[in-house]
Amino acid sequence: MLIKKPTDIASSEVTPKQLYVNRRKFLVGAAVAGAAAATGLSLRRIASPPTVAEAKAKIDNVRKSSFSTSETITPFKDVTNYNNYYEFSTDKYEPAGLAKDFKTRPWAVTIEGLVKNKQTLDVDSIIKLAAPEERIYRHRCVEGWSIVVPWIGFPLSVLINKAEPLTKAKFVEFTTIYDPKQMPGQKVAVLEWPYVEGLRMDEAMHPLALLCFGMYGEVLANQDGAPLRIVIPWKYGFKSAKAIVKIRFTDKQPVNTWNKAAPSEYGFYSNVNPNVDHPRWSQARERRLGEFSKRPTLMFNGYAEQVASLYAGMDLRKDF
Ligand SMILES: Nc1nc2c(c(=O)[nH]1)N[C@H]1C(S)=C(S)[C@@H](COP(=O)(O)O)O[C@H]1N2
Ligand SMILES: [Mo]
Repeated sequence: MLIKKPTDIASSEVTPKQLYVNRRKFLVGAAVAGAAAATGLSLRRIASPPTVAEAKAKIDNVRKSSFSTSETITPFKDVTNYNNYYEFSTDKYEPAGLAKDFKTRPWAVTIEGLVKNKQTLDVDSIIKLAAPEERIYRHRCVEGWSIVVPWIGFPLSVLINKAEPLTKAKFVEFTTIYDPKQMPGQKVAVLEWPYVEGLRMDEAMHPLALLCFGMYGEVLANQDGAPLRIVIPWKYGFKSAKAIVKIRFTDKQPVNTWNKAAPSEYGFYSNVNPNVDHPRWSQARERRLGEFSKRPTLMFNGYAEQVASLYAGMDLRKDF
């Protein structure tokens, strides 16, 4: 995000050489996309040969959720071959291959901080806390692309309630695993590791906030955050931390990784907001992966009816 220019910005808006080179890469992609549109194939299926997907276990007895959008689901191939996952690579096509052998078992998640039940839980016992639901969510990256994904999980509130946070706890912090032996991107100081994200308690408790362990009927792909991630559909994608090993309850607003890296560009809230531009590009429109023309970005990513009240009285330009 910081290093690479989103594909949707005009090259005139940026100057550094690296960005210009990326623009040229995009133009090659765009030419291929023209062919893709003509043949009905999706953009990236031609632009980049798909990595052979590892066969993942099916998840049974998944209930459909009324929170799902009825929009067209983005093809699995696209969602699993175009990823932001800097622990593996800053290149979006590389996490699929680099995460192929990532070990997701055994996996422990530590719950700590201002909470009654401090504990370390095995991920498989977390997954069994509630019945799995399929939630088809829009997911909007701050860089201007979006996807529609049938995630599988259950409300994050289920786990939070089990932990019994103290009334003093006002925020929840999520930390991704630190394992540079398995995650080559962590040998590079592009970000401060481990990756940290945070939510205000009322956001984390909102019924749309999903604790996620599956997608497309299967166990989550490694490159999409296996074995356990969060999905916060009204916020820019970077709020949805992957491969979580620690959940900490606190009375102070957590300092999330991207906010620390570039505070003027990535706020703590990072609610999807077409009216507040990123300092280096507009947030008014987005490109759905696999589609060629852009569509307008919706306030709170289309979830305003459900979540706008969480931010009543706040200045969303200041608290971006
Ligand atoms: N640990 C970790 N979580 C992360 C990221 C990351 O680099 N590391 N990237 C974020 C960003 S910028 C986006 S857009 C989404 C992408 O999720 P996806 O690859 O499943 O589409 O993951 C988010 N979660
Ligand atoms: Mo993102």
